[in-house]
Amino acid sequence: RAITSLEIGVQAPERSAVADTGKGGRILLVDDRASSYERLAPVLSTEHTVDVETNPAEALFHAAEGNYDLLIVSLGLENFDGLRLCSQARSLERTRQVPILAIADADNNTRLLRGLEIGVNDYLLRPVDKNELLARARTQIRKRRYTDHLRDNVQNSIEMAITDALTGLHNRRYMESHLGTLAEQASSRGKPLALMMLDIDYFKSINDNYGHDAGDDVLREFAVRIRKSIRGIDLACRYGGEEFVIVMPETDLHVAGMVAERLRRSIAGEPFAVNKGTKRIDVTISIGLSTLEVKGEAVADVLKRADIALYRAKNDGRNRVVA
Ligand code: GH3
Ligand code: MG
Ligand code: MG
Ligand code: MG
Repeated sequence: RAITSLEIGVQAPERSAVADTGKGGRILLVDDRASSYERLAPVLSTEHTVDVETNPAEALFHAAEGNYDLLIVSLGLENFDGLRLCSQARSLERTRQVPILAIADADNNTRLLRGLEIGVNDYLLRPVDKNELLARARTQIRKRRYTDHLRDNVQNSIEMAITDALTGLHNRRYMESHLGTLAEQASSRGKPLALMMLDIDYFKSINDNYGHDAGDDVLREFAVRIRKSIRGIDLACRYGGEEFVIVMPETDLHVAGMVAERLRRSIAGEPFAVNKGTKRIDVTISIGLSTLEVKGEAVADVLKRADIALYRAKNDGRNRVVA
């Protein structure tokens, strides 16, 4: 099934960008000349929160820790190379995305060009015009917020595209796109790989007897219990309506059988609270197990065998594990 952009939740980013004035940012001004920062900082403070760092050696540390929207770096630092600071800020994970506005002396073109090559976003020449300083700072902050916003949106879209909204587990698409890789890794490392297919017993009658919302509660709680019973390297997904798949790298059939049995008991042994805790209902599940049998086997075959085992578990009376 194709997922629409509406489901993925991509928002038109223009809205907030238009509303953003670029004011109210957090700025770190790195400047070791009192005559300079004593003039610039008060100007910037009319629109932003400004920290001044006069010790260039500590500037990078502060920039990385301070969660700034903009770094303003004086290239004419006396005790430190401002360009080196810019270049370090560009290579550091925490500061890579923070825009840099350089302030340069008009007679030092070479340094300015180096700065732009290193990744300085914009510059001002001394003597600095106050309004120009404010305008350029606002522009950089606005851009920064806009790209942050885009990045968040992309991040969210990716999350949503691989996550099942009801349970928070991975969805089928994600599992299917990773199963091949996991199987290849297992084959090439000579390690086992186990897969279990789980299906809630008589789920339709839970919906029928207690309502669809109660059914949803059961699915959510089931996902919680699945998470508790697997390891970090295991991959759990909601495969379909009330059907789930767990892929277990480095796990043989014997161990997978123990995990499955423990999970089956944790479901059958503890009633599920539904309808805001007003009702508790008994739930059981059936589980079909399979493992990667031969190197290079198609993962579809592994899934198929788990499905057949699950079918047998149902036929044999449900609430059981079949391999
Ligand atoms: P069996 O023991 O053979 O698995 O029986 P069953 O009733 O669990 O299986 P069946 O496939 O007949 O019914 C599955 C039901 O799950 C039908 C469908 O309406 C319901 N279902 C699917 N997705 C959801 C969901 O997201 N929420 C709820 N509440 N119900 C769902
Ligand atoms: Mg069914
Ligand atoms: Mg079922
Ligand atoms: Mg089913």
